[in-house]
Amino acid sequence: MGKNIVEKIFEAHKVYGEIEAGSTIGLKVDQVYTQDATGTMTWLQFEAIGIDRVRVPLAVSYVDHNMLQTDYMNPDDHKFLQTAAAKYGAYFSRPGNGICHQVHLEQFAVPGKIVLGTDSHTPTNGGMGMIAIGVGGLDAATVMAGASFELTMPKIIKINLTGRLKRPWVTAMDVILDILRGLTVKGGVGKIFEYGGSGVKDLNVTERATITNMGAELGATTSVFPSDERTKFYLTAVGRKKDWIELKADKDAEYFEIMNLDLGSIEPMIAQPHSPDNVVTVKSLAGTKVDQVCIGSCTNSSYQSLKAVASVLKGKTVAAGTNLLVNPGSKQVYEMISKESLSSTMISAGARMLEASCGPCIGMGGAPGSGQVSVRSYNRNFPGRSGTKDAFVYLASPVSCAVFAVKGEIVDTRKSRFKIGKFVEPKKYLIDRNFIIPPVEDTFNIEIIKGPNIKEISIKEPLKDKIEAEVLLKLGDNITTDDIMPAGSKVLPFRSNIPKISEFVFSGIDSTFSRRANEARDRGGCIVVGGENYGQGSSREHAAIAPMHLGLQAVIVKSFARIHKANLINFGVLPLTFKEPSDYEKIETGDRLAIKDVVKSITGNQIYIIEDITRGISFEAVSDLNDRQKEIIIKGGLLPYTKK
Ligand code: MIC
Ligand code: SF4
Repeated sequence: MGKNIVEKIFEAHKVYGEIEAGSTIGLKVDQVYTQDATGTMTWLQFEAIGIDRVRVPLAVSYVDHNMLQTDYMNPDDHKFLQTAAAKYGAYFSRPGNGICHQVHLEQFAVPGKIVLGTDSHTPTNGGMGMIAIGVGGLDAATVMAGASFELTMPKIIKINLTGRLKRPWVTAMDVILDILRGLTVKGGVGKIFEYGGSGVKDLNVTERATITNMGAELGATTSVFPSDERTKFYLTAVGRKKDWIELKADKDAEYFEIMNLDLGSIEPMIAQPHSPDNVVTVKSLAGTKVDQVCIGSCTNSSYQSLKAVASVLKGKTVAAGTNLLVNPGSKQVYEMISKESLSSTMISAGARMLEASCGPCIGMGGAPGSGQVSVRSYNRNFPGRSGTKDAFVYLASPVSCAVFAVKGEIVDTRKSRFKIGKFVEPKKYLIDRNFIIPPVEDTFNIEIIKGPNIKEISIKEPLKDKIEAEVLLKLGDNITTDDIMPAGSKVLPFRSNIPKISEFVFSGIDSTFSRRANEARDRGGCIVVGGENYGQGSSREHAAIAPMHLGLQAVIVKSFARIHKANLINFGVLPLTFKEPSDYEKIETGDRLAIKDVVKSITGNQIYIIEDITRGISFEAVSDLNDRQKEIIIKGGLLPYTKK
């Protein structure tokens, strides 16, 4: 039987297990990267494991999220990361070098390899024919320490592309928005999307990367494109032709499901507040006034995207009532558009050029005003993520954004009389690695420098046999890790300080949560109840560590998002699902729940009888942990388990 691309890569990296949907597999990983906001924890955990050098062929530490530096905390973190990378044998991508995913694609991504990143948008590298998976920091740390990466084998879905995009107004961003419209933010849970079909060759590598990047919003484990002549062209242009291999599915490869998508049928799309799957056509929103436009992020900040934006802005002025911010994805892109005077075209139109970092995407500056409309070429528009709770954030392609910035409102781009210059893929990108510090051999005298905001990591006590705790919060479907552990300029500086960041847990939903959790600590801690797809979005393990630090014992939901569930396990919090989803209706905030014989249940049939003491009722919940995960939870988390 023929193999698809995912099976081929997994087969070549398999350490144990069967490559069959649902079974547990262990994989040998080629590359691991971290970004600063999740990276400080990862490197502290790596240090705690006690290994003296990374045991993967390539590790890179990027700095791209926490760049505001309103005080000593961000720069202290940068110094820690730089010295830790030097000590442990990782490359260090200096602040200013760009957003991890874009830089990794340019500098390190290699078809056929497996890369893990401590960021949910790591699948960006799937555009290069890699298996690229976002993970929590502790998973990355243990893999860097030499462990295999363990995964429940996802179902492999083929997205069969036909036709060609109706460029220039229809872009790769419109493709993924269209897919999100159909599949929703939970449509990809437990799945890998493999792109194939005759339409693939219509897309270049950076366009493919936009699609695989935002595949994260489907909840998918990852997305991957073949490695073909277009991949070879891009790798040659970025000076890494030697890294190219051909990678395609066999003709008789099998898939769990095949979906067809005619690229020619797609029109300009836009996601409305407050979810990336709330997608409609751009033309249906024509006339909506726009206060702010942001262009860039790891989704849409390639050289091609920004060149197209500059051609729209050429000779125009941003509308009087609108602000335009641009954050290029990498130093390479920034330098190239500067050399070609494209950044001066943007500046002349009134664009506020930001540094090559995440910036407004994660609320690090550039927040919209109260109740304002912001249209962004980014990937997430969860409530409050922009830094302004009552803002209305939309997501659209960079060229659509550029037109809206000039018009001051959403218009049907295809009917606008704007022109976009024809794009010819460069034969040679500007290649400069001067902002990447390579690892050295002799690390004996390197000292790791930790500023005063970098605190000890928190570890949970071993699993108790009886959990009796209060439901502090009952939530609905699609709760994001931004809801659980907000980001933004006020909170992100505390990513290395768990006691402090814990004060912000659920603060956007219920500002009393952390106080109530502290009070509940003496009464057995707390439980959180949720609906479907709990913990979607960011990979931030702080959404597990900080609630654990506040005494969270268990989370009971209808279903989990993959990375968050893995993070809960890694920090010893019991992830339970309702056996009967309708039992969700029976519990309310404030109920006291008792779970007896927890250890017996976890090691036995994984069915837990939950008694609602307040209501005098009981119901069943289940866990679906494999043997390793059971032991991790029993020990109180992956760190105590690894150090056993
Ligand atoms: C995001 O886009 O939400 C982030 C910020 O990049 C996160 C990582 C983090 O929270 O630090 C992600 O996507 O994993
Ligand atoms: Fe940075 Fe935004 Fe990309 Fe996350 S989604 S890595 S915050 S640019």
